[in-house]
Amino acid sequence: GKIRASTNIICTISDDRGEEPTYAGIPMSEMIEQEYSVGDVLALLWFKRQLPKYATRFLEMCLIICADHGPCVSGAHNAIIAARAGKDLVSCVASGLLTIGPRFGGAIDDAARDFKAACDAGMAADEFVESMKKLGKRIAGIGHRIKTAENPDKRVQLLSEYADRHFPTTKYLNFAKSVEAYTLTKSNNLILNVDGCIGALFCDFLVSSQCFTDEEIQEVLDIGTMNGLFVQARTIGLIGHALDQKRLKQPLYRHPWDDILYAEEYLTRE
Ligand code: Q5B
Repeated sequence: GKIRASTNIICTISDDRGEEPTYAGIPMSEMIEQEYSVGDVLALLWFKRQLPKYATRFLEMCLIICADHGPCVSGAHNAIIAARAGKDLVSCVASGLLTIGPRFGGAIDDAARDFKAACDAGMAADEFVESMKKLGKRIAGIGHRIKTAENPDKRVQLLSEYADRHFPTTKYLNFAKSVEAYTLTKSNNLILNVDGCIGALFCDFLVSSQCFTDEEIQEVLDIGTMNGLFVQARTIGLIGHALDQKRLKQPLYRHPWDDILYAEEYLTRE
């Protein structure tokens, strides 16, 4: 028979060798003819399968609502400063993306893992919150710098309403909301934030869609899939901010002295 040299790389999501590229086995012409959406493409390349319309619409909603949140947030700020330092587009975007992490935009995976584990274990919200406190850990997906109970995050409301209408169940979102109800008794900015809402709803979709086995769900959680949604979405906004600065021909940014505390205790040599 044929002898095949062993390969250094394995790829299971796409193939560019034929007449046309395929994503998870679907030829590109079919995707165009059947008007696949960005959500459909994301399903093929991230999950290697087609997903129901309500699920791909959910993924697209995440992309839309997380695309930008103004110039003040960490990612946009970095992209703006890099653009004003004369850096190229890719560097500006990379600079912004590198701020995504446990405090900013990158709390989705941890929120999903922690909410799911606590809910599956039958924990009550107060028990979960207090157990995290004992561990000295902040609850991923809870808390916001400017959003509060009185100034709620419209994005969370929009996603929740969509899930209520279209998801088979919202068990994990309900749990996350009960956590929020408890954390709000401690401080009014300890809301369920956009990361936490996406994380909880992603678990609801994974479990209730019947598109994934239990092992596959665990793998999605283990390998850190969901922060990818924020990364993917926010890249749109970061490109926007970099182009905005370039169009405006903004000069090199230098932070004003009067906004910095030059603390003597650090400056004085012993
Ligand atoms: N405390 C988000 O904190 C923030 C607590 C908590 C228990 C918590 C904080 C946090 C978890 C990570 C998370 C995603 C850093 C946020 C996003 C996208 C964005 C961004 C945008 C966009 C805000 C004051 C007191 C302290 C803390 C306690 C705070 N959070 N306790 N669990 N989760 N959350 N990130 O306001 O006793 O005084 O020591 O880490 O989910 O990134 O728009 O800006 O689209 O771009 O700076 O929406 O909540 O408050 O750090 O001064 O804490 O609250 O222990 O207690 P703050 P801090 P104490 S969405």
